[in-house]
Amino acid sequence: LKEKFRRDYTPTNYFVEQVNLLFQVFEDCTKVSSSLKVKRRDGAPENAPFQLDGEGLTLQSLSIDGETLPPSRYSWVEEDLLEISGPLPSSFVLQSLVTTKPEENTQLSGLYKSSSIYCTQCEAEGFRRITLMQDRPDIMATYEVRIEADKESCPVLLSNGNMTENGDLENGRHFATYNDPFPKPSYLFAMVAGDLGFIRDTFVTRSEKVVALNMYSEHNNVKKLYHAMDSLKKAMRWDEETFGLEYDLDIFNVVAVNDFNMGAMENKSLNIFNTSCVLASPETATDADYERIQGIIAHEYFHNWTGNRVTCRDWFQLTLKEGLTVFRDQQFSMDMTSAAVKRIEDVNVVRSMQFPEDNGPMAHPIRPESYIAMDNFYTVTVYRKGAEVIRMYHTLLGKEGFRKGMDLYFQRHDGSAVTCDDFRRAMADANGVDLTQFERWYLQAGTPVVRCEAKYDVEAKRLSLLLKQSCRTPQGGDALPFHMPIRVGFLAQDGSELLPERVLELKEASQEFVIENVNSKPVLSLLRGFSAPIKLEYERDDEELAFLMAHDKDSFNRWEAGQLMFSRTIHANAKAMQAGQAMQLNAKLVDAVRRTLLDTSLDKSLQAYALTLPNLQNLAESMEIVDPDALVDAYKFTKKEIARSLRDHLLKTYEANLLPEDSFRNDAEAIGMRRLKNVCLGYLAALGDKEVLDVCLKQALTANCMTDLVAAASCLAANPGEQSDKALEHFYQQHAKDDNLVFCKWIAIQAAACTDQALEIVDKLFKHPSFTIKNPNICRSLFISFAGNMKHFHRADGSGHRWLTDRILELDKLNPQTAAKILTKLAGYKRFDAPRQASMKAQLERVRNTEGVSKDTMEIAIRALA
Ligand code: BAL
Ligand code: ZN
Repeated sequence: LKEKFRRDYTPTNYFVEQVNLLFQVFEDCTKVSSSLKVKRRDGAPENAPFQLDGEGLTLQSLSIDGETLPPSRYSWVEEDLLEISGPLPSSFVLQSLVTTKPEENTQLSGLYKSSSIYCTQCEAEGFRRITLMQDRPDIMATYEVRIEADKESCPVLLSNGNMTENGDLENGRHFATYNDPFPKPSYLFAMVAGDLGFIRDTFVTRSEKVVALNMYSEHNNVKKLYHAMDSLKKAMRWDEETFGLEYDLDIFNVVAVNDFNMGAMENKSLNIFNTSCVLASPETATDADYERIQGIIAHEYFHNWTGNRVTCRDWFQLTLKEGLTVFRDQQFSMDMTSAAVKRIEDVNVVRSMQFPEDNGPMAHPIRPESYIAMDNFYTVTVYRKGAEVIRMYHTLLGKEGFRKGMDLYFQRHDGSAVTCDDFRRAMADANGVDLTQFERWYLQAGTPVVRCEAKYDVEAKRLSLLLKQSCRTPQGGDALPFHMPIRVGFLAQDGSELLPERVLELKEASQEFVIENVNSKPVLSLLRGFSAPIKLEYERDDEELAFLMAHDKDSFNRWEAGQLMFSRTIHANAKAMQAGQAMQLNAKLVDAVRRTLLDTSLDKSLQAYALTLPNLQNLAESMEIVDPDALVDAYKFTKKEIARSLRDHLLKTYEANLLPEDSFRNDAEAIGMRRLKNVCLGYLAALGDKEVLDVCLKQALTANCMTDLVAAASCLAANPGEQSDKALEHFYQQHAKDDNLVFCKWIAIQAAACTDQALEIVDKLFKHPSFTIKNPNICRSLFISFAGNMKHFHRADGSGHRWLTDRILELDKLNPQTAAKILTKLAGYKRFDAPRQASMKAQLERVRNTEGVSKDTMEIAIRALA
């Protein structure tokens, strides 16, 4: 296994500047003829060899400037690296013919077949599985592509850029040619051939260019493309208005495929999407899916500038495009829906997924230092923490300053492959500020802890805030202090803002901020909007938290105060449980929940989030040693006791938010009502009595949308019995049986249900006739959902760990990328108690010792065990 290091970056001696490709697609094999226009770089030695990446290709012929190369001139110097010996002309054309078998490509990287559709996935290193190429992002070339295929089975032929020609060929075949004028790295190449239905629309840019928008899917799903189309047009307008960024080609295509390792892919003008991230109808997609799809459509579109026009010099820079583009899609969604709700959702992801990653053996800086398989570094750290780092530039520089930085970034780097340092420099130079220290966010892994101590001097009317930061690196040392913005609000006793909000720039390990002329002792609202990806420590009692829940003008921190109250009670109960003592419900928490539940002036989505308990992953993160039994029991106890205390209120709120079944609405108000109603139902289901289970069953049987069906079925799946059986059977027969994505939901609900039969249920689902290990969405629905089933995945006897590892080893033979992702669920073993640590470690060792395991999966095992 070869590890690559960031410090080893060197430019190539030659570069490809133009690529011509001919795809001849046949039933059982595809021929790829390529013609690469190559130049030697100025200053490179004349006898320098030329190296090309190629993986799993059957090479039929190779020639330079029309002359066949004898085998003595080239050799495979590594398994997937072909070297042509020098000397070579300073510019030449390299032609190759390779054959590939897309039908047998179960890795879903390179050219493969998803159902009946031929499609490609090249990021990060899949292009080398299509043809020989310098498959690295700093090689930017223009592409001309011709596709030939059977006209009946593949009436639609697509590639990047504009179609320049099409027509019929002999034997029922046809062709299309495409030209993409923008130089791009090979990872942005795409081609599609298949029998696809489509919808068409147009978008008029601000400079009045008409862009044709086409969205393709299997014929039976075409009617589910309209939400994505609508989202795309909103994203195009938003990027013009917010960043002055306009679309640059005459055409923009989106294609939906069933089998896809990622969510979607931003190939130039030909985005390819996992069906789960693009198809939506009220009967098949939840409100959360609608919002997620809008965000992902925007994300891929936004990559056209942040990723495609300006790309990454090397894969260590991945966060340059991903952190930035996630930040952009988050801002877009905040503007399209509710800023506070979106922020709560995003912070929940950071805390429940990124913090554990940063606190475990897979921890890496947002710009990693090394990798074995690049695909393993498409992580929550690179994406989500990366986006938080971009958000800090935005907070430190302000909206205008950030925009100036973006403008300069494009002015300097449009058309090139650059680094995170180039981005940071553009932000600094455009604003005349020093962002040297800010580089530490790119260099150091780990989640900083910031401790705040406040002192108020009544006589002097002086408030002093002492902020101390610390961070343990994965290697066990202390990180150097980070540069971070801490947004602070100051509340008077009547709840008004005593002083204007401030952004404190914390740079030192310990730094005091003194504020004069403060007329009374304020209640502090710290880290508003989660202004830095840190853990904040500040002592305050439940009264103060209740006060903030009621008064903080920052919606995020109002929610945060409630989350802290919930966490305290759950953690206290987990401790009681471990000590063999009785668990208790904190009366102040019940009062706070009651007040929130009865406050009809609140936005319903925010009200729903305020009533939602912190998730288990999030709660586990703040336990010294994770004890899944104690934590889950404490969680269930707390939820159930709140439900017992507030049963009538919960039922009334549930009923008050029922919408008429005969007409479906998905405006913000209706979404808020469903959210609130379903949170109430979740509490009630914790009681598990016949009356509430009947309410759940009624909702499951009469739901007019997937949101309500999923909510009710989830409640019932956790309460096995007659109602649960009926609801799940109805769900399967009426909704899931003939729809791959709904089937995924049906699986996921059951795999996540915390019941004594959990392991038996997942095993049964695995053997279900509709289950196929070849489809990543189905795998994730079963395996990842089960891995989140804290008590039963982590059964102390190790049966859950063993079961999942069996599946991972099976999957690894077909699809290493997806198998490796699932194995990360065992990586955090050091956080658990001794028996669980031993069991998880044993399974990781088993993977490491299995012969023939892919490099992707092996890398996770090795890193986890290091
Ligand atoms: N570039 C891979 C998919 C995405 O992040 O957009
Ligand atoms: Zn992306």
